Amino acid sequence: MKRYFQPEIETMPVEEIKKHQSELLVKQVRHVYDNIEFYRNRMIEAGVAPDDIHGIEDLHKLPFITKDDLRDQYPYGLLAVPLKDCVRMHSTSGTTGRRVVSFYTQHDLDLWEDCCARAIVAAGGTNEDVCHVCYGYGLFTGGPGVNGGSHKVGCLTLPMSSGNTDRQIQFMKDLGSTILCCTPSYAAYLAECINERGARDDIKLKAGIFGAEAWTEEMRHDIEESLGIKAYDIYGLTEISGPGVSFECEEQKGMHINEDHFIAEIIDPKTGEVLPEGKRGELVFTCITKQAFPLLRYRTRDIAILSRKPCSCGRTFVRMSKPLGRSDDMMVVKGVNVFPSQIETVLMNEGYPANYELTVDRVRNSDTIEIKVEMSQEMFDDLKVTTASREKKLVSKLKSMLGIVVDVKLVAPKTIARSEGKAVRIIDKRDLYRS
Ligand code: DLL
Repeated sequence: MKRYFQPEIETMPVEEIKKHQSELLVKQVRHVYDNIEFYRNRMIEAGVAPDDIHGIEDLHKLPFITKDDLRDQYPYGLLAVPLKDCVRMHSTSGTTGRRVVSFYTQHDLDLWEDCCARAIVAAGGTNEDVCHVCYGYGLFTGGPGVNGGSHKVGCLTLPMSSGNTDRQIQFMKDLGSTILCCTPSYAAYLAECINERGARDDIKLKAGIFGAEAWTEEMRHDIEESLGIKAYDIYGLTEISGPGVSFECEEQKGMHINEDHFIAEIIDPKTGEVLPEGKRGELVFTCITKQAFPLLRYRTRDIAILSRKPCSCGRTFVRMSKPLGRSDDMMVVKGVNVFPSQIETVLMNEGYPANYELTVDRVRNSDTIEIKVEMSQEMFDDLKVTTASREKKLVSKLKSMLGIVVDVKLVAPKTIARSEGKAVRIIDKRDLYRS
């Protein structure tokens, strides 16, 4: 049986979705123009007035907004309602520069939680489920967003937050958690610990909703195997609300974007030109229902592809691919574009666990790239193959994927620090982006 949280919306014919988006866009542009001085000036500079926007066909006339704009307008410069109407704020985890903050009215929280509820139902969740949320709570949107969605579905919600792995496993066993929500790297770590403790038969998990960081199909397969669950992807970003901007259904072929709230575009990151469906480029979102922090044409820097091919689940919302990299934190090493996801694919294909640490440095004007990779226990115990020969093979595989030679250092299992939230796997010592 197909399950939806809001079937009348999630299966709306595409023409109706577009009509709905057009009507809301016109209203939202007026709201933003009237209430955000910064964006009003941007529109005036671009020579576009609210009356020029009649529907989604005019979206391309609006100027973009970037993360730098958000930083410059910190904290309240992009707020579109009086502070007294806001009930919540969240913030990105940015470690450099000013943090990006976003604000919510009660209406904004409601629509965000609906989006997360849709994701939970799409993963098979019902009010009979015990939803174990170990995304971080606090400034990070992961915990609070999924928590709110889980309430709406009627699941018994365990607001675990991240960390304290022993306690996570204990509650999972004692309370019979059926849906696990956390970052994929933490899910992989939990799976490792559960299997190590021989606790796999004591847990009742059936599904996982994992996102907030890049993960590969290979990693999905590993997690599904080691926990005996179906693992669903969920995408989102603080600036646009948080988790639930898009989510996977049982097809697991891309994430449906909640188009009744967000209009998605793909642009060429260099020229800003809007690209047709099926082309790879930077994802841009326009919020058409948010009140407090309604960004228009926000450049996410996430690289993705959109598809309107019909989905067998019956949802009509456009699907986005997994983010295929970032147009900004893509690294240029020895003149070559390197995406962490490429490295992960090689490691997974070669049977390595997803625990690695990549360090990029610059020595005498030349880039160096070293990757420390954990061996699996079986590799470590297998004395027939030397570490040196394993390293040599990985160097060659990475060279064919990336086009450059990477120094590989294999290390013993469980020697690379585990993360409870988003994994920090890339250390770029070159400081190329510091102004
Ligand atoms: O990571 C919101 C979130 C929480 C999403 C929990 C999913 C689950 P930020 O901290 O603002 O918000 O980071 C947003 O994380 O632009 C992507 O680069 C990356 N990201 C988020 N979800 C995925 C995903 C949350 N499923 C940034 N796959 C985004 C790959 C993801 N990258």
